Amino acid sequence: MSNYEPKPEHKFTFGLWTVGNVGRDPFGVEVRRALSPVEIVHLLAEVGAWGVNFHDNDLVPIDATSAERDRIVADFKRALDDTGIVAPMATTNLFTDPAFKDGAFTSNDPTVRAYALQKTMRAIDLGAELGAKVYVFWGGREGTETDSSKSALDAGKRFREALNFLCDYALDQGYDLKFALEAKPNEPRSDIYLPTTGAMLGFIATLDHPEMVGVNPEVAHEHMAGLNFMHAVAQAWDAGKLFHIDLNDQKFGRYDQDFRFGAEMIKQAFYLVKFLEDVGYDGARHFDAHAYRTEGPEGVKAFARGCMRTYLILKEKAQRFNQDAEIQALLAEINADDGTYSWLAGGYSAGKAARLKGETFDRAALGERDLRYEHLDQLTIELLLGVR
Ligand code: GCO
Ligand code: MN
Ligand code: MN
Repeated sequence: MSNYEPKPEHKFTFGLWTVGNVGRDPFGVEVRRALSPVEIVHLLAEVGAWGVNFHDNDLVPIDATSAERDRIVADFKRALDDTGIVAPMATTNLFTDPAFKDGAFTSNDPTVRAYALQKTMRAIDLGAELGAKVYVFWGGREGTETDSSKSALDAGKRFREALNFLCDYALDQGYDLKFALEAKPNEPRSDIYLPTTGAMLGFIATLDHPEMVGVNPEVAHEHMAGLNFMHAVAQAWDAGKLFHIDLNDQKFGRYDQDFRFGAEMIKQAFYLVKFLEDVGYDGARHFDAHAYRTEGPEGVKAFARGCMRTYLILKEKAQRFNQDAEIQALLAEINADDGTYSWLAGGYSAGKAARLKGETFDRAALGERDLRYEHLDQLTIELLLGVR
């Protein structure tokens, strides 16, 4: 049995805003001391993470002078060098400042839209300077409380225009950067545009540079909408668009709970890890979550270690599933193919269509087949519960 120790090859990352979360919520003030970015890098090294991600203002305060910026960035780089922690992903905070209260790229105010573009260009420069290869766009305020206020059609066009502008900007600078769009159905707005990973995938196809834009699906966001996260990830993977992933957990239909990975929906987490490992996803595994508000500094470390450990335990469970003789025999039976219809493979032809129309099917026999999924699922549960 493995010791579940995180290693660089697992590519486990955390955001400055995740282990740095101070526990503020709509009903309560902070319960933990704010750690500096340098302290967070050392904390991540201590728990065994591979990388750190950041919003521009997690690192450099929005009102910093350029001298302050340079000093902060130099200190951060030194901490990265000292610890070996990498910074593979960066993003822009387009939601905290009151200027963005009605959105950034989709705001009705052209000045806000221009400012959002400028802020993002600067944040992209910062990300590229620190070695980020993926740039995330989470449009937290790109939505509405009342649809009387904004045209959904115009909002989509504005969002497209902004992304086209920024793709060209990154290309113009010669940055080796891909963009990853992160969907969320609501919170902090009543409704956020492009609410699911599937919606993002459809939108990407309408961009000027679809090849450099993919998705950053998040477990919690798909679960808020009651959707199957792994299915969304599979669709993104199939489209060649799984550029990044935000791992965390939460109950269906709640606010964005951002719990430790695997804290709530073990079965869903298992199928997700199994999918990522089976297909050979080799991007970062980013934990976009934070410790319970009950926790102090040691609880934050326990939270971070727990995310990685649960991932590795589930990875081992996935290997066992793939090696379990009884499970594999059931799968072989379920997927049995005696080749009768192999002539249908390879697409349409008039001949195949005519031949298929002439076939007769024993519908009753098809309906009577016992698929044994109950048994398969019970074996999976027993494997997960550790008795198999
Ligand atoms: C959220 C989002 C954010 C984004 C982050 C990076 O619900 O708050 O998940 O944590 O992932 O802003 O884009
Ligand atoms: Mn989230
Ligand atoms: Mn996220």
